[in-house]
Amino acid sequence: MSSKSVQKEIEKLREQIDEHNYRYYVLDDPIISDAEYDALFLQLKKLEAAHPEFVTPDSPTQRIGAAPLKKFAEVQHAIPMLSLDNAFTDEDIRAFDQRIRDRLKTSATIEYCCEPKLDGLAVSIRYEKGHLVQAATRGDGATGEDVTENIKTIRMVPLKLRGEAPRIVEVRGEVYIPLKGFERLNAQAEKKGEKIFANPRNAAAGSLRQLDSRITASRPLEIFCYGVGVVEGMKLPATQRGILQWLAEMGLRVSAFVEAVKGVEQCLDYYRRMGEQRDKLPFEIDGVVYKVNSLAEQEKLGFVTRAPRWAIAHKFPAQEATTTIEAVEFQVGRTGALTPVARLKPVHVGGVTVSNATLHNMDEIKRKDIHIGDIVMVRRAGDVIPEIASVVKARRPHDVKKIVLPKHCPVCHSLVEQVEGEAVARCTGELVCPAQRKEIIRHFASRRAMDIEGLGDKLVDQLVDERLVASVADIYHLTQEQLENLERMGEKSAQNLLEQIEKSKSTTLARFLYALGIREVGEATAKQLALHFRTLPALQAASEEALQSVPDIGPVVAQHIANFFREAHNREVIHKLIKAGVHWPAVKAAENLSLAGKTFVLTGTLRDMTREEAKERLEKLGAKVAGSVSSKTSYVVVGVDPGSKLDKARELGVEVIGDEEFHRFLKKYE
Ligand code: D41
Repeated sequence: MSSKSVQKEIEKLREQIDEHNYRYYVLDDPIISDAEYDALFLQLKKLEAAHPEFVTPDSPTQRIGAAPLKKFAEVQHAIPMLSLDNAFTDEDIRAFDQRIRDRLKTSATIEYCCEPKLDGLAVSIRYEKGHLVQAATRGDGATGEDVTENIKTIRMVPLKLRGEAPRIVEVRGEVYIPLKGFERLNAQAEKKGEKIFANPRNAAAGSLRQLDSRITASRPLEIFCYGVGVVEGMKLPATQRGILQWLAEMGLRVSAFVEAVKGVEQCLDYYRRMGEQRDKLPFEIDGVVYKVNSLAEQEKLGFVTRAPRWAIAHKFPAQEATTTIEAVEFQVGRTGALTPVARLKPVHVGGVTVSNATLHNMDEIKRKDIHIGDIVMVRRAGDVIPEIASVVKARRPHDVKKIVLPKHCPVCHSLVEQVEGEAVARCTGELVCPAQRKEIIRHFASRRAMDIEGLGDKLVDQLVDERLVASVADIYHLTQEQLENLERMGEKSAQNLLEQIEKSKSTTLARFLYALGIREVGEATAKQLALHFRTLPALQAASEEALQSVPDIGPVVAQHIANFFREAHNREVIHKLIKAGVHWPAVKAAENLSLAGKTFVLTGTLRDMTREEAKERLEKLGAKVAGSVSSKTSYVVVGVDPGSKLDKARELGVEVIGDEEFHRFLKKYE
């Protein structure tokens, strides 16, 4: 290849990669798979390695970080980065709206641009003639630190703007770490025995302010852009919404949750809607921001000291609070694992009262240096169980007590064993420990397993304590008389329960495998196992090697499965279950299933079926059910109030089927 055509090829690859980045990060609408993307990237890297003379600073390969700095240089913000006033109540916001109308001398409805408020660090990124030339932290608003090399490692920050870029534009945005990335980062830190971050915000700050940008490159930083500073050589749009739209067109990532609304009540409605979404978002938000939408009005309003009069942050209840650890108890799970749980002085966190927090295991307690009596920072993020983020050492009382792992199981008094190199301590009384048995039975009866309605927590406690049920097989030998004699059990409810138990005998192999509670065999793995081996004897006879040929099963899970079936007691329970009448239809080979190879996406509420039910029925027919629409989707099933998935389906020309049609469809294939 001639030098000219190599250069052409390199430029073409860069353009393609930039375009796919834009589709992925800004439009949230990728058209190639990760593997295809990686292949393009690798090809570019190879060509550049062979022809280093063609490497440019804005090539997508140049995001690996640079040699470490001694210290950060200072950057003066020509237009200061203002801060935001905070408000906490609806009344604060109505007063804000009133002040604005008073100042503008109008009784008209004000239009606001509503945005989620990301909890990260504000940065300013300067582009000259479309090229990223400098990036700085907010600092004190007037002077920040030069973090250009660090910002350049964030893949969703374009090194080159799309389309016609102005002579100069400073883009302002919030850099943050998504929750999954935060968990992964802390898990890695834990493995290496490094300091863990108390929350995603600290993790983002610690990652961005690295003198060695190669470290930053390894951190899962993301950005949402929310405004501009200096802009030269271009007329600004008339509104905040328009500015965000313009930023997105240039390839900068803007939140999809931005909305322009009319009047303060619609702002408050936005706040409530975002509040409902908060726990489901992949990143933390600590509130929403309202900005007067019209730039002309913004100008009239101006700012006071450091904050604009035309914007305000409406904060959500904090996700963190301090409280005291009153005691630590050890819970015994289904696998015998002892989990230390902190009993806390009840405290409000993010709108709910928290009185327990998981401490995970003894390593975690040691690493965070947690004692009974400590004052601790409690955090909840998303739907997960609250955690202790850190101990407030400065306020540690003199009489704190060390947390010790009990030598004996708190439930059955069997010895507790802690295997070298493993974080988890376990009760060794597998068969005798009522705690383990109770958890095993609860799991067995749960909705997604054998689905025995009415066999709830309290009843399981009674059945085990009264020695009516020792192993799950005993459930199928319970009698009307035994049940009627239990507390809060009448003739009718005993009868109902027996009917449900009878009904549960007819199941599927996947559900049965999941119900057995084999370590690390969740629903998805159970389905894979059923599909792959098709019969129980085939699975029981499988070697660890054979097990590893199933998708997503690695050596550890394979060993758990093999150990489970090797254990004579387990084989006996399975035998008893089948003798009692538990059965399932033969599993068809994957390639013979009627919907094999088809991918479905469900959106909206289906009229007489839950989404889970629809998913299960489709999967039984060999179809895959995916969460988002892509060009690979075969059908989008649309219920009442469909979401944006419907628009996406239409855009991509994917076949859309309605509620009734879906029923007919299932009938036909089942
Ligand atoms: O998402 C955010 N954290 C966010 C921060 C946002 N959506 N908008 C913001 N707007 C401003 C003004 C109105 C002053 C331009 C901000 C911030 N400021 C901000 N972030 C950190 C300090 C100030």
